Amino acid sequence: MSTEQRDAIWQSLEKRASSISGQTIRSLFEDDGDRFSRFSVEAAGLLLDYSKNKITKETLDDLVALAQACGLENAKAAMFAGEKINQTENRAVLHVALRDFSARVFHVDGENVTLGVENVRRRLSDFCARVHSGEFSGYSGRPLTHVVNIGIGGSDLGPLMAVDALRPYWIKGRQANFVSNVDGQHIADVLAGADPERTLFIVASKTFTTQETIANAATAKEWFLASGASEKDIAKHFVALSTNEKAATEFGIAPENIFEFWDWVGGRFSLWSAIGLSIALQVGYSNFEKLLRGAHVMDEHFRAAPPEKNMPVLAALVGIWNRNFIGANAHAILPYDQHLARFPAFLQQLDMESNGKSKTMDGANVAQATGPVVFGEPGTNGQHAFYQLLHQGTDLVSADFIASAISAADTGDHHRLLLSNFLAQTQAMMRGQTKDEARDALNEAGHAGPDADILAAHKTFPGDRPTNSILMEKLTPETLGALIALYEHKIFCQGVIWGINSFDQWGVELGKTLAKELLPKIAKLGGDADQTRSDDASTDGLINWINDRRGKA
Ligand code: G6Q
Repeated sequence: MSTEQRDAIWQSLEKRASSISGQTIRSLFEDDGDRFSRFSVEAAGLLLDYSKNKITKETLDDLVALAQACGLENAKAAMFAGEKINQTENRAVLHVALRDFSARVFHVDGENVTLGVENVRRRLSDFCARVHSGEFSGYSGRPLTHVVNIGIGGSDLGPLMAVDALRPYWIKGRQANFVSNVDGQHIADVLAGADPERTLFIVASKTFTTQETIANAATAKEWFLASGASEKDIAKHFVALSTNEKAATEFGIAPENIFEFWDWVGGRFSLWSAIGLSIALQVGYSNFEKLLRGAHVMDEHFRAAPPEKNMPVLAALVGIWNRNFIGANAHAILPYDQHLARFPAFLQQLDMESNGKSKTMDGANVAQATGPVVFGEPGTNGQHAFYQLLHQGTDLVSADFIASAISAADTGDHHRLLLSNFLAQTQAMMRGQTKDEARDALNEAGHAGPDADILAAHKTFPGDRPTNSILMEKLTPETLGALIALYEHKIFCQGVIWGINSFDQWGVELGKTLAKELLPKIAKLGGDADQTRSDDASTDGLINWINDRRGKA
């Protein structure tokens, strides 16, 4: 379809948004008792209920047409075919190949990449078995029960989130820690509790040049050697996950301890690759493979289901509707599952680094708003913190509520309490409370008169807050895999509709370059620094203040 057709559908959606503004999501439910079956979909062990959004069948038809007009089907086919859809980095985007268990073969530049994927999977599986059995042990012969993953961004957030999420699957006696921040306190805290004879360091870095990771890895190596180990013992305690074998070898990691991946795996999409080693060591390789298989089921659904029944496509379209037509600038991720506590942080990167863009593929300014601000905390904690703004603030925030029907710890009545809160919040955000309802409740409680009227105003909730509910029977490796893949594909679809490149991250690169330039200007403790002042007055002022304190220390 042409740009004209896209624009015409966009205008039709704008009209729909304006004509529906007089209605509320609550009134849509009052008018149609069948909204749940009309606006929910099941796939890969997940249920997505998107009925508590301000949409109608006509809106959805337009949104599906919009996706078609934007070439979603072709873009999807191009991604799965290994075409270089990450144009600004001239790279293919094939994280789906990492978790494909069909007989399909993936190619990049005519080369069969499936062979390499299978080879690394075999190596990971073999390595986990050797570590778990004690065959691959520490330099003193003691088993390596502790893992410290050193990485940042995509080389940290995914594995950290998944290890947390799969806590019920942890192998007894094994512990995984994650060090990411260049703030030395982070690694110092982790090393303080570590036993060098039992610790395996995983240096996870796609490029093996990231300042934070290299600094942390160097500190870990120094600490290890200072504990009495020798240079040759490094081979028993350090492994690398990287596309840069040369740099990993130069760092001192034995070639047989380097697990490779490829430039067609984006950092934030890399937990399915060798970057997932910390997950596999903590929950066992077979559970890691189940995670991959769960994602693969979602991939197959995404590949084959028609747009109007396709969970990631629908999640993307509803997100576009809320962002571009209903006016939601922020999107909350609210898992009602303590083990998914790091899921919002993971999604912050996945979504905001992918779709926080303002240029189209050809370098022009985008014509509409793109990725929303993404944030979140697990429920019910968030309810006692920031939900107030969601209910009564002046900004409209959309939200995804995520929960399991059955908890791994069905202790006492906890899970029923949790689920009742989950349901209550989605209901409250949709329904709100009218002033009359608030006044009636006050009157019933014995409050009357003019004060009651003022109080009723404060107890009025507009409702009409759009939410999705995502449910699974249980949080397992498979459903976690499917859940992550759902969001990956949702974000991809939105990027296609907005016409942006969801797979580069030039904003990350800018920070890396500037930090390198500023480093020499910061004094060592009790020492001097490069005095060149070429920065703005604020940065110069801050550097002076810091150097004054550090020089005297
Ligand atoms: C992710 C980004 C970024 C990256 C980190 C770490 O998509 O590219 O978060 O993962 O900067 O990079 P390395 O893995 O190369 O150390």
